[in-house]
Amino acid sequence: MRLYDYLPSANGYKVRTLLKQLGLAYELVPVDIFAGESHTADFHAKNPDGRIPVLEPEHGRFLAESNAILLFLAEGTRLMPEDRFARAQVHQWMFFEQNTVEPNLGTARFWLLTGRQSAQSDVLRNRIQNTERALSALERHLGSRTFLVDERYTVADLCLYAYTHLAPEAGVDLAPYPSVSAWLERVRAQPGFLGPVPPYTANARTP
Ligand SMILES: N[C@@H](CCC(=O)N[C@@H](CS)C(=O)NCC(=O)O)C(=O)O
Repeated sequence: MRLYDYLPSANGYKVRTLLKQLGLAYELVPVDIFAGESHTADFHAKNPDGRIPVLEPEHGRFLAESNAILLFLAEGTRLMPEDRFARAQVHQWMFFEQNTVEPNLGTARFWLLTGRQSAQSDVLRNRIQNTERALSALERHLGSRTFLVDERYTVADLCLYAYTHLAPEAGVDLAPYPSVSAWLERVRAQPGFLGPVPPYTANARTP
C-alpha cells in the first residue's frame, strides 16, 4: 500500500494517523505540492483534481479525498460502528468537516501561515467567523458527550480532530470552547495517535 502525501497537510495527517492506529504498513511517497508535483500528467492520472492525499491500496488503484480514504480504511474495524444509524452519524460529521471546518479553519490557517492574506483582510475575517460558527456547533454537541458518535472513539473523531486542534494557528482561540478542548485531549490520548502536524515547507510561502 502506498500513500502519496505532503506531510504538513492536515488532510494527509488524518490518513497517516489512521494507518498507524490500525497498524497498517505503507510506503510514503512525498509529493511537493508547492513545486507543482501534484499537477503533472502522471499525478492527474492518480487524482484528476491534483491534490494529496491519494492512497494506492493495491497496485494501480487510486483513491483520493481524505475522508473517502478514512472510510475505506476504517470499514470493518473498531473505528467504524456496525449500527446503520451510527454509521450515518459518522458520515454526518465527516461531511460537516469537509463542508464547514476544512474550507474555513483549514484555509484561514493556510493563508496566515504562508502569508497569503493579512490578518485584517475581509476574506480572512469571513473564514474565521465561519470557523467560530463550526466550533460553536461542535461545542453544543460535545457539551454532553464524550465522543462525536455513540460515546466511543470513531473515525469521525479522528477526522474532525485533524483541523480542529489547529484552530489557534487559524487565529481562533479555543478557550471559549471548553467541551471541544476536553474532547481534543480525549482524542489525542487514543493509542497510536501521531505527534504534531509538521510545519509548512519554506516553498509554501508566497514570495
Ligand atoms: N477535500 C480534499 C482536499 C485535499 C487538499 O486540498 N489537498 C491540498 C493539500 S491539504 C493539496 O493537495 N493542494 C494542492 C493543490 O490544490 O494544488 C481532501 O480532503 O483530501
